[in-house]
Amino acid sequence: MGDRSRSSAGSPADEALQSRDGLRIETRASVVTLTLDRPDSLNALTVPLKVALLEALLAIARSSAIRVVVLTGAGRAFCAGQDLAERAEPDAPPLEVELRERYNPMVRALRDLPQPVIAAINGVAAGAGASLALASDLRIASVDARFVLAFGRIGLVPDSGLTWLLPRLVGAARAAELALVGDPLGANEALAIGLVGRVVPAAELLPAAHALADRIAEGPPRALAMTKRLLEAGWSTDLDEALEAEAAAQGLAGASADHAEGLAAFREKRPPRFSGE
Ligand code: LHQ
Repeated sequence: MGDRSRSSAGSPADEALQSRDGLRIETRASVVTLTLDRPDSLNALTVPLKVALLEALLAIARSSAIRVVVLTGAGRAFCAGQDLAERAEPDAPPLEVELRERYNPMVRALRDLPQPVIAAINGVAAGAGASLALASDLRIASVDARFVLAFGRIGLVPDSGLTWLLPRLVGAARAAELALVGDPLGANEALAIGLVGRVVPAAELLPAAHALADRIAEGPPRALAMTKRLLEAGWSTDLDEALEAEAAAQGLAGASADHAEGLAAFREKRPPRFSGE
């Protein structure tokens, strides 16, 4: 298990990291904030927005300058899932094609990102919008947030990774309750079952997400990327495979400049300054 080689993509000149098509992209120090920005339709996902999001995620994956991603929504919603007006257009592709060509690559890109992703869930997360929140590594919710597994209401099945992610996050019994009954889940209920890590007042959501992002950004990027991969691989490996994967990753981490820096900082009783080397 190695981490992926990364180039210097991610400079402001990188076209995929320019705001467009309902995706606002803001970079501050080594934290990039992706804001789904179609508030009139509760940030519902159109094809151009999905393309912009996927391309941004792929560019971020190649960037050594970006260390943490914050994903949030503009206005009162996080994301209402697929834009249903777009689906009503006569040339809309079949659902399975839309999933295979747009949603699944987006979820895969989120899961494969070397950088940790924090979903700052500011309001309703419905349908594939809930899936995007679940595919993130960490979730902070505003008290106004709620999860609506809206798929069943329109005669569809949960998609965009939800059937895989939800039971892993909250357990099989709660996942079945949520997916089959479909009642909205408020922020504090989501906290109680571990679906979000913390709940904060609405005005504190972005400051809290950015404070957490800044803390994570001080960590060793390669070791964090490998930690993400180990945690995910653990879902489909047995203990012996996990032990071996950890040993291999630790070999790489142990040979890194960041490990040497961590040891030096410990000896010198100062905070480490990780370079990502
Ligand atoms: C919207 C939407 C929306 C467009 C609110 N689209 N306008 C993948 C593969 C391909 C296709 C199929 O889907 C999938 C995965 C999926 O994501 S399936 C699930 C799709 N999403 C939904 O079914 C959610 C639909 N929305 C709702 O149920 C409600 O709007 C929620 C519960 C999200 C919020 O309810 P409210 O807070 O009461 O807001 P609202 O319903 O009044 O919506 C406000 C506006 O946003 C309204 O427009 P308007 O012009 O009347 O102000 C809505 O039409 C619009 N909007 N969701 N998905």
